[in-house]
Amino acid sequence: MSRALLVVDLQNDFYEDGALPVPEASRINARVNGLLESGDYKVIVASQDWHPENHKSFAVNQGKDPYTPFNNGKGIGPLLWPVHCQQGTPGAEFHREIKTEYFNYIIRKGTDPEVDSYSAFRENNGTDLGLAALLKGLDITEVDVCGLALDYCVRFSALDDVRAGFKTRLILTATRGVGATPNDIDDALKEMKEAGILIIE
Ligand code: VGL
Ligand code: ZN
Repeated sequence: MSRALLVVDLQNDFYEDGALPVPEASRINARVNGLLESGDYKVIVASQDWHPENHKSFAVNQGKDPYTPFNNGKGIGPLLWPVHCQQGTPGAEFHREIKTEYFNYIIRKGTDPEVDSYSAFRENNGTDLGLAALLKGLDITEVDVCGLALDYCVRFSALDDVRAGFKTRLILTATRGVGATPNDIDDALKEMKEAGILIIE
């Protein structure tokens, strides 16, 4: 058994004062740092949402309001977002409290202006980002997942993780959701459980 930790999108724009705020996001930092420092992981991978300014998931680039339902059938949707995690901006940087020196690899995603990428494993149109092959190449069999946001990038990353054949655990105390629509967080947890993901504290 070799275990990895996948730390999803711990970037300023997803914290309480950011452009796409996740309520209570900063409350997970101590727990995340505890995981990073634990010595329990052979490999630690962080994902980083990394959009160009013309990204089609930004509501302003579609002439619409943020959080408007929108699906173009080609990898944008089900919602449009405020401008967030623009490449090279402070909002795209990891939160200063997070002990990023423990990250072994960083996967940047959402770089194609035409396609969003909720999962760290693949873009929303299916394009592989190489993470499953990386983990398999490193002999990883089990992955713990944490980070932001529970109902989007954490959810889709954990689902792809279990589908790729890794034993997958979601660390509930080290994640929070956006909750843009009322059932999003409950639906995410239900879908993850049904897919065989173990939800632990
Ligand atoms: C995310 C919406 C848009 C996330 C990223 O990290 O959950 N959500 N981009
Ligand atoms: Zn994004």
